[in-house]
Amino acid sequence: SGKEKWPRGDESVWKEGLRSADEDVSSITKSIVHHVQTSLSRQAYNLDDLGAYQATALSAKDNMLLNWNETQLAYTRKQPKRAYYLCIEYLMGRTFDNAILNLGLKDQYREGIDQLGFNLEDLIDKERDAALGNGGLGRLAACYLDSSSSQELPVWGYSLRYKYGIFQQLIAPDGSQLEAPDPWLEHLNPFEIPRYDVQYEIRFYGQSERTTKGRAVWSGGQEVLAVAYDVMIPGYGTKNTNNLRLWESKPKRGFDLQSFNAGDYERAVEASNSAEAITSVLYPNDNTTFGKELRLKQQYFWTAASLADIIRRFKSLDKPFSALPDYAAIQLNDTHPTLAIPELMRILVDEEEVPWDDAWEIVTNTFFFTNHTVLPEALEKWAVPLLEHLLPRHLQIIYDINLIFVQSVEKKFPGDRDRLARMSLIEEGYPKQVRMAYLAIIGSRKVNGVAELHSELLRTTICKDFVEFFGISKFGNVTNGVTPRRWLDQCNPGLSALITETLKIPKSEWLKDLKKLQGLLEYADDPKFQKKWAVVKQTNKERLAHYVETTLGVKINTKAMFDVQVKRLHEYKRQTLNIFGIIHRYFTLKSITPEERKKTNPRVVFFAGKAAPGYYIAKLVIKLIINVARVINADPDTKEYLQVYFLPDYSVSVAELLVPASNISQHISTAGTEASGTSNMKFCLNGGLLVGTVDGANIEIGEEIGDENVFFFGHLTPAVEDLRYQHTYHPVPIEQKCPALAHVLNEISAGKFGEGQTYEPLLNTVRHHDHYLLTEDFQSYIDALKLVDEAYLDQSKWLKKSITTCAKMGKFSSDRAILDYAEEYWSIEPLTVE
Ligand code: F58
Repeated sequence: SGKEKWPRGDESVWKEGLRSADEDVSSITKSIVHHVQTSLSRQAYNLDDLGAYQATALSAKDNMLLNWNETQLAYTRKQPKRAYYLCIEYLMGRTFDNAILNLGLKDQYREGIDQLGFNLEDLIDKERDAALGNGGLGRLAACYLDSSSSQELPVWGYSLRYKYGIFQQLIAPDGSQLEAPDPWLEHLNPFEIPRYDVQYEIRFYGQSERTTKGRAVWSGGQEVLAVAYDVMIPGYGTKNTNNLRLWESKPKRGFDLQSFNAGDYERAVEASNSAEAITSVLYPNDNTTFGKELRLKQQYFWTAASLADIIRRFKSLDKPFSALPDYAAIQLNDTHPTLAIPELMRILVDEEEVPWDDAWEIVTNTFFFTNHTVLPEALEKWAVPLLEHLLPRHLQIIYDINLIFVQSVEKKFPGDRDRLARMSLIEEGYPKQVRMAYLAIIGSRKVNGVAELHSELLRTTICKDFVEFFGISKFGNVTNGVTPRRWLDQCNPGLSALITETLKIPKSEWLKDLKKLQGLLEYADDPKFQKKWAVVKQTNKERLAHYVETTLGVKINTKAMFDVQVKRLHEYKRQTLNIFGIIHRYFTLKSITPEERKKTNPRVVFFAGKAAPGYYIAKLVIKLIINVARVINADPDTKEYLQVYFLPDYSVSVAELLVPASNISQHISTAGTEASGTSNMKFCLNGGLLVGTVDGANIEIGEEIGDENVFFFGHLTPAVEDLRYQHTYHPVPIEQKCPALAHVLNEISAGKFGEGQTYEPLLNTVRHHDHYLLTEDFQSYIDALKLVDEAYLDQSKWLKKSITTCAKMGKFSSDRAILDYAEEYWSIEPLTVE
């Protein structure tokens, strides 16, 4: 209504005390100095860059908080339907630069910081990445939060506040990956708000006794506390500031007093250590499962705390539970939060005494499920005995859900026993396992994949039986997107300024309506514009070269073509194809005359990415890349034409340097294995061209920008299964299948790049089985790279491709993606905060 009664005390005193945003330079410097003096207890005499960064970040936080408060107040008053995005990882990167950009205050901060004797870029560099994620999945979640605030949608994220994020990657002298902890919270984190008043008790283990009407009482076991920490998510060009709530685990009682009094101090703190362990570290695996009890504890701890919070908020509205789906949509981002389904059943049935069938109706209208992979090794299954031990009540509920479900399948397909076994939530075996993806599918209103091809693969493979049971309309697609604020405006200010100047509209307009980039098309042929475009790229290449010089101590030729492959190390992503291709190129260069060499296109290849610490083959790939680089970079015959670098400790911030500097980037997974990929979108948005397989979002990028602007190669998805069959049952020796690749492997074996023996296990994956089909795609990969070289010779044509690529990337804004979810899935609407 707006005309509410003032809640307490003297309204005018309150209003007098309310601070307003610092929008001009002098109030910004005042607030920075204030934080130096008070929050940090320091002065101009002893303030270093880190301190200056902290004080400045605290001042930016104050400004964000005002909007955050307004936003939460508006949500409370207007009671819109909200969406909750449950994701076990959020790969946020740095916050400060993004915050001042979104607040529209970057210029003011720059000037204020300058007046105080510091440099904005230096302070930005002092912030540590919040690296609470492994890769694509976590970064997607971060982009979606940015877009939900920017599009004024009422969305909250929920996750865990890991004390240690993704490990720091070090490279040993022999090229091995070493892992070190990432203590990202060791200094003050200016951007989180501890909410010691928001706490929930979470139970593990114990006993579950069935009572009546399908209910049960779950008691005993271990209880730990979940404490909330809030992270503000500012929207671009709007006051709307959403929330990311992260849970930290704490012991319910500090320590066990009985043991303490008996002098057994270790025993006394045991329970408290075990409680704190739950949120201590992010699991460093991408696209594999692990089956560890602590991981299951993390999943339950996080989903139970988030649901308790969501239900408490819903209950304050004083509506019947049947209305929950009208007020809350809960997105399960992959299967990691699937325990939310039996947990909501438990709350409704056991605690709120809602009849089972009504509860199931509520559950299946509240949840939505996104799948991010079809790799069989990544599909989560939990052993029944482990679930029974850790979550006895949830296992009962899962069995009850399954019983009713299997009965309904039997009814629809009488006598089809194979089908029942295929669709059961419980996979037979020793031990039995719960198939989490199936639980997520049957417990959700809708299911989606993350790119057209991937969603279609889901419908025809993993979900096939479920499509036949529920009907096709339950299984949709939302193609991923990336935020153009971070992935263009922030990481590439030069290009952003050129686009704004060329389109002759305010930057805030195209950044929120990315299809407007199409306006660049009319300049794609214009030599003057092309020149400016090239200058921006060159500047970004020099910025990257400077970074490489300060981290690796080497100077690189910025006139060469920059070719980038950065992503997690995984066999299906085929960094091997790239490094084998490089070796092939090296041999070719060695075999030609110096005159002929002069005609070749100089190339600098960058790799970066982490391997899961237990993934032996992936770690060998890193070692190979580094040792190949060592040989090639030192060879006087070729070093002018080919250079290879592995940049250690890949992160969001390193990506922000690499993405704007690339001429081409590689997205070369075996067809049908990369669900979407999102860095492909980032590179294209920054005018880098793609070398890619017909996989994931590469396909849709080709559709948008024109296939002639992508260097596609390799077999198509439908051929893959058949080729694999051939490799298993009718293997052909690699010498026959692909002599060029055989030569490369033999040279590695022979010790050309260090002890050949070391690499045998890796080489054997290609020689035998070749599950990822390198031998099948190698020649067409080499051919595609040849086309790249030829195309690069004609710079004007190349620049036209680059401009066209960027201009047609509008579809891949995460704003479009989040609006798809809002409209087609969650049924939520924008709410503008005045
Ligand atoms: C990625 N998955 C997909 N998982 O591989 C990629 O194609 C897609 O673009 C992206 O999701 C976003 O949809 C991915 O990053 C993980 O890292 C999981 C993290 C948690 C443990 C299991 C793997």
